[in-house]
Amino acid sequence: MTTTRHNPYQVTDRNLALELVRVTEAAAVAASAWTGRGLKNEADGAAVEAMRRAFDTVAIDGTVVIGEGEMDEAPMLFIGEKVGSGGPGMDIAVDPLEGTNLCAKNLPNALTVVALAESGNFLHAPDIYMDKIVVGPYLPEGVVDLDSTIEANLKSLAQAKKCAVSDLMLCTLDRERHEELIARARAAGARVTLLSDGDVAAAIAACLEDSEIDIYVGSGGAPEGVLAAAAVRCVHGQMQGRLMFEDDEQVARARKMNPGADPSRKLALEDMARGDVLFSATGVTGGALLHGIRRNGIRTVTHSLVMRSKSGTIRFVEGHHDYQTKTW
Ligand code: VTB
Repeated sequence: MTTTRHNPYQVTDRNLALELVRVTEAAAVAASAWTGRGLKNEADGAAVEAMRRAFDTVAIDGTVVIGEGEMDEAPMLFIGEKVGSGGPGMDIAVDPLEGTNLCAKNLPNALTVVALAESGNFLHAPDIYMDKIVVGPYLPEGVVDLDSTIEANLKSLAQAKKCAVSDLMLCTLDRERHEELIARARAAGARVTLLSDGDVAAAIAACLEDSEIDIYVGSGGAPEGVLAAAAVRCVHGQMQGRLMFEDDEQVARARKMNPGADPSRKLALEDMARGDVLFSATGVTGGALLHGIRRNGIRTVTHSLVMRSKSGTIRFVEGHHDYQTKTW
């Protein structure tokens, strides 16, 4: 682990978890000014700016590895950007507004998301699609597999959960490319929840016992896949992924970002998020996972989820912020 000489932090330092919450809270409050206005880029811009500013007070020497794009595409939180006020060297994965459309349309589950790991522990994922499969904790290792058929995966999952396939709820993004998956899952007897957007929240939902989602499957953004992997590590679920390439240029980009590795290999959870990982998300619009931003008299109320892979503790943090005294 990289540490500065007089600041021997550990990535799982508890105070750092609270610091991270402040970062996702700031982004969520900023984005919430744009909720329901139909302006997704403005909402995203507000979240990015607030998140970038909030990082200035976090005692790390952070490098953005999953961010808003390459340096020439994004003014802030671009890949390679240094953030933090100094401290241990850490990699940062961000999605300042996961579900920009959800925020613009005031639909459930828009979140602000940050994950943090010691340097070198996140997959450097290009902005392409990733095929993903996620199930929750306390199941036999390998109970489902990206390379198995959906029918075989549902059968195996039902056996492990001691239920029928018809008791299972699969979740995927509502896209044409998933039509066959959806039809086959339903034909096998499972129910299907279709999302318009936001597969990080769905991956987390597949891992939480009190959610009705048993399995998340399908292709979504690769950067979101790494963030989901960080969360799944924290809740001790299972996940596999595979980058999906549309042309040779994308393959070359992935190779350059992760030298020495086969870019089209099946990715295990630890290939995407290794070591001690911290994860924080704050709700912008309310959903099954988190409440959205609410105003309560003079206070603004935030609802966040913060988790550490080392302990496996899942904390829901409700912040009541007074903007008459707050500096951000
Ligand atoms: C995916 C998914 C995200 O946007 O990136 C999706 O991972 C975009 O998918 O969670 P399409 O290109 O098929 O529209 C989200 O849903 C929101 O950023």
